[in-house]
Amino acid sequence: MAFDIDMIKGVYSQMAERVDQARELVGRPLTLSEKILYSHLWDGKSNKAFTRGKDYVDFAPDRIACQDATAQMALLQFMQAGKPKVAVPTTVHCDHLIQAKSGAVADLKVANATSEEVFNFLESVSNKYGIGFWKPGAGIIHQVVLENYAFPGGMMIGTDSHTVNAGGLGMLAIGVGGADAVDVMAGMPWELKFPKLIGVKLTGNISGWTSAKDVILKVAGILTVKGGTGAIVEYFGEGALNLSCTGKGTICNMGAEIGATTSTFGYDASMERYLRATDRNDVADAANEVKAHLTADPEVYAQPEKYFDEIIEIDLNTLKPHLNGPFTPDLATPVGELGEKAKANDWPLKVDWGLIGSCTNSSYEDLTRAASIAKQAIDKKIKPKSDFGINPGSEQIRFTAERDGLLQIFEEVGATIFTNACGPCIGQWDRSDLKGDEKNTIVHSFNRNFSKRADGNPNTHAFVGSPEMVAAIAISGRLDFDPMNDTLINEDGEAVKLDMPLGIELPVNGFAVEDAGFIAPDEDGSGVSVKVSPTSERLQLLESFQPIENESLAGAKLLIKAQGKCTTDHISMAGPWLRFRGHLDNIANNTLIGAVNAFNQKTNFVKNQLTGEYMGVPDAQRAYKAAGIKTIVVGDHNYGEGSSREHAAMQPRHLGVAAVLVKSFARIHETNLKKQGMLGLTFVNESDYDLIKEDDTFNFVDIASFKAGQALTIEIKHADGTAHTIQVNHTYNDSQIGWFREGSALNVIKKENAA
Ligand code: MIC
Ligand code: SF4
Repeated sequence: MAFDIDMIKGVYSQMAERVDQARELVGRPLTLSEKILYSHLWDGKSNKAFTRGKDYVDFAPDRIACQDATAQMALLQFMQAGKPKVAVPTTVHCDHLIQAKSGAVADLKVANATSEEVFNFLESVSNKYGIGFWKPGAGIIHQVVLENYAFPGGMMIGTDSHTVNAGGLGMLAIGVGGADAVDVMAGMPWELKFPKLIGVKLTGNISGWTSAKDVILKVAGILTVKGGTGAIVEYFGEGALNLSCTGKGTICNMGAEIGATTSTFGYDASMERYLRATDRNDVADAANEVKAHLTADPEVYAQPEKYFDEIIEIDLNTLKPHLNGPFTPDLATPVGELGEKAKANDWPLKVDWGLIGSCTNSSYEDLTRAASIAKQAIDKKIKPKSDFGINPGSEQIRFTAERDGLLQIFEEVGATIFTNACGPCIGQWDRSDLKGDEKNTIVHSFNRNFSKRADGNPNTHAFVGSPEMVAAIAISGRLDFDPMNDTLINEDGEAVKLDMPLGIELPVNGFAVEDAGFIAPDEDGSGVSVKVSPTSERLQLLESFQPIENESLAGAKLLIKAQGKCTTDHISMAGPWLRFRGHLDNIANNTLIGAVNAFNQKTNFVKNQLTGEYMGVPDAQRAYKAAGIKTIVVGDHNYGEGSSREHAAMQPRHLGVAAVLVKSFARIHETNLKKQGMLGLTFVNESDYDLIKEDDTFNFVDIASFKAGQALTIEIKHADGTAHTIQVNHTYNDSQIGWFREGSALNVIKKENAA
């Protein structure tokens, strides 16, 4: 039986009425995305047709998921909200804090010891507030959610950008910062700008070496890392119907890499099969009864150009397998063409590691496809040239894969089976084969490949591909290997070719597991006490942020002008820093250390205007803070791309940064800045970015009259006595301006509770 089946039935019982009403209001057939959005309005029924990309709308998500690295800050905030229990079903998943080193059993033991304090904290807070807890080793949040909680037509939020994975089961699942999750946990509406809609029509059928992963690698190449910003991507067409549910999950998962709000697919037979295989006949039966509302109206897919803001068409019959990278997930290259490109760019052709896993590609089907390639290495006597690492997506997948002999195949080709966790995908990887920061290449089936992400080495060139392509490349040990056309020399000196991969969508003998790793909360958790040691280096209770006063903004200094890509990994690095995710002051010591200073092209080396000295960004910022001087951060396009981690907003806020002024923002990060009571601003004229000099001082001329829909004016004073006055845009609505005025969104909740 499924978790929270009554909640799911409740959603379905209202669906018909709400969808019909919305259709009438909008006056035309509806996309699936619109059906889910309109049936999850906070006020119940809609009374207005919303304008996409413009109207802020209050929604009522059905559930929330948090992972260990973001849950700490989310729950520390929720503890301040003064509520006895979470208002909607919520789960916490321990998956980010487990380092991959020697193998699952040993690594999990080490993680349980080194992060004991944090896991105990999360478990006791979960128990107290009625939150389901998935212990370390249970699996990666998004696979566990897909296996247990996602349901067609539902809406959920999660404190992780890849929450969008649940679109594979026909949900609208959206990644948010912890403060957004706190709103919903506290029983308040969740606000989102009504998204634009991108339709992706899939014609033809996937076959051979091409897989679901290649669909999204191709889409990323077309739309780039910011092409999906503010939009939901809805996939449809004959090709969509023929993809497995977990394959759809892969496609939706990596929608985070194009900045999309989320991605989804209409309910179909593959989803029904997946629900039944994961012991949720009750959900499948309930969904079947409201089937028509769990996909778009037929007119929409017949004439998509009339209903979507943008249409992309991909012919799966001709789609080639891709490898995307290095350093960005949208640099898409068809496999056969990568050799030339690598040579031209001096990317190392030798591949050191092939890593299979992460929330995007660690399903049972993924493992079978990759194993079918690994098995050929054994049968055809080819000795793999690269090292192999595997992270199964959940204990259920791992247990079943072991029973079915899949893990044994990987072990036979020398793979290390790591814990069911994020591992190398988030820099939790003790990589022992490199001595220093040597230039090298790895291939993986993950979703992100930003600089330093997997192993902390800026010279590791990481390429993203399907699990089976990763397996083939790892066996060959070469980036320019094309398994569709090239041969390999085996141990007998013969030239052999790899046959195309064969996958098994769902385990023939069903899924099995002994201990899935779930701990249900107490019915009444009021007696549970949550302890945070005042001397802990891992956890720190939060203090409310003080509002940024208008007057304090006079004479703000430039902290850093970041150049080029500045993702949340650059603003608040993961890997070794994950250990401080529950301690704001300690993690603040990594603030912006990965951002490139536009004035000297160095990282973590900025001018402290108070002394003229160059120093690390956190040190300079702490000096400004000590002097009571506010600062601003200037950035390029798509600032804050990537993760949902609100640390990227809370740390600068904690250290006294008042404003972030950029060419454009990634959605989640922009919201995170607003929630924490900061100013997130964009240049009206992008070229004004060039006006900003290293010694600049800023005055917020009209901040006293900060209003929705009205640009602000900033005076930039240069050290040589000259000055410029520029206009900056913002997207704050009235209530968001309230967060700024009160110091944070949480301060607003606290005030309302106290009243
Ligand atoms: C990621 O993939 O970058 C993460 C780590 O899962 C993040 C969340 C985090 O920073 O904790 C995400 O994608 O939101
Ligand atoms: Fe974990 Fe990587 Fe997925 Fe983020 S992208 S949730 S780090 S597996």
